[in-house]
Amino acid sequence: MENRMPREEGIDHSISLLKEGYQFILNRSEQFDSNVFETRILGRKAICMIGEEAAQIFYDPSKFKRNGAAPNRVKETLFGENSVQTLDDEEHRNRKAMLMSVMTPEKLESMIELTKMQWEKSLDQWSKMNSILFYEEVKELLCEVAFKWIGYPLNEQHVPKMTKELSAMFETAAVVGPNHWMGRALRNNVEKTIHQLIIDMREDKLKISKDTVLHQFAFHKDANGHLLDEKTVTVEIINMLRPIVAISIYINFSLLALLQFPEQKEKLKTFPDYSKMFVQEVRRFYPFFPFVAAKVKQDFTWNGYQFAEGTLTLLDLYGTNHDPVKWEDPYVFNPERFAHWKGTPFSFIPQGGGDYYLGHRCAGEQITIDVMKVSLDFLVNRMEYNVPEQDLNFSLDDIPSIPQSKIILDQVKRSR
Ligand code: HEM
Ligand code: MYR
Repeated sequence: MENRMPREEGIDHSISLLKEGYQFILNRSEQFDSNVFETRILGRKAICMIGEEAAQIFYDPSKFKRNGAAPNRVKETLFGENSVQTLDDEEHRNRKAMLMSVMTPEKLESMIELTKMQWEKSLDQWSKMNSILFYEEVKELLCEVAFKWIGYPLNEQHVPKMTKELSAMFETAAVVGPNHWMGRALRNNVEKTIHQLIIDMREDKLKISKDTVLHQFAFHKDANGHLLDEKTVTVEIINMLRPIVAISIYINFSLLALLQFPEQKEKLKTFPDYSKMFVQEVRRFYPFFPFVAAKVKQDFTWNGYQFAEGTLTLLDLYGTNHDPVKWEDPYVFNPERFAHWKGTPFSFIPQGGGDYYLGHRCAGEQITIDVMKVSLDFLVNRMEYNVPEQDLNFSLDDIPSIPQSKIILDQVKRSR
């Protein structure tokens, strides 16, 4: 039996998608009382889905493919050309294996150590300043960490510009107007810089230690024994740098959670295991990556609905993490829900679902969790600060959503 999928009328809803942000899919899902519906985006038919079962089919590589799915504006800012995010099957598995090969226990430990050291350095600086914009400071902190981690420490004077360029990639992917175009230009700048680095390494003009991420990607050989082309290496290096800086969004939300829910601080100070649950809840509760896009690989039927080959399909990550079927009181901030959480790889998906190697699940999920935990320890146990009067609201209409004031702190100092 085939049913007709609930359908939103109208020629195109791309502008509403950008305007309604994290709530676009949720709003319509409630309106149609359905976890799947059809609309029109980018001038074509598109299916939107929410929830664990939807995620399960979305991550089935026999049903969906990524090639041709990412809108141009996302490729020109966030992903780059021919990036892992746009590959399928064998080609995806090979590329993803290269990316996952640097997520070793040693490299994860090095990320933790570098993050701690950078926090110490930043704390010294912040304690000499009248006030700081926390979000902007943490982006710079992580930009330095990211370059050290790939094996090419930045000259300190280049940090502000590089931070601006890398963060524009995730700050402007979903905005309309001049800021979006500025984001594209800033991505081009980073690509030029990294491309030159790769050329210099390959021509032996720049010597980089063999055990670094930079060296491993620059000299990675594919299944046929060929080096990747320089542009592709560039895109994948940026696929490590940009999202490390993007962890600033979650660290900012961690601080916001401490301010919004002051009782959490005592629990974090008292129970060492609480920080893992807190970090998970920050990733579930607050908005960041709104939805992922794929195309139907071949015709199939699901729950009586027809999915036609080539149809653009969006899976709502934010909505799935707030699905009342799986999450009790989804809009309550409650880290303890993770104490006995028996999840599947498809129900808690702030960084995508499924398998790291076989599918598109975020390559940096463990790094994200580790960096958030180190940062939370500094926020709770190693620093003191005052929070002046300011507008801490954030809007679910904006992608990404950042508290209005970017969190102003003054009188920052080390805890004694
Ligand atoms: C993919 C979110 C941090 C590297 C993804 C995806 C999401 C995501 C939603 C797409 C999943 C899909 O297509 O199904 C996030 C968020 C982060 C974060 C919210 C927090 C800041 C990181 C970090 C790294 C990283 C720190 C690397 C150091 C990647 C890569 C992919 C990816 C390479 C592409 C994987 C593939 O297509 O197979 N991420 N990510 N991400 N992420 Fe992250
Ligand atoms: C990263 O840099 O990869 C991690 C976080 C990026 C969040 C980006 C938010 C904008 C996404 C635009 C819509 C994507 C639709 C496929």
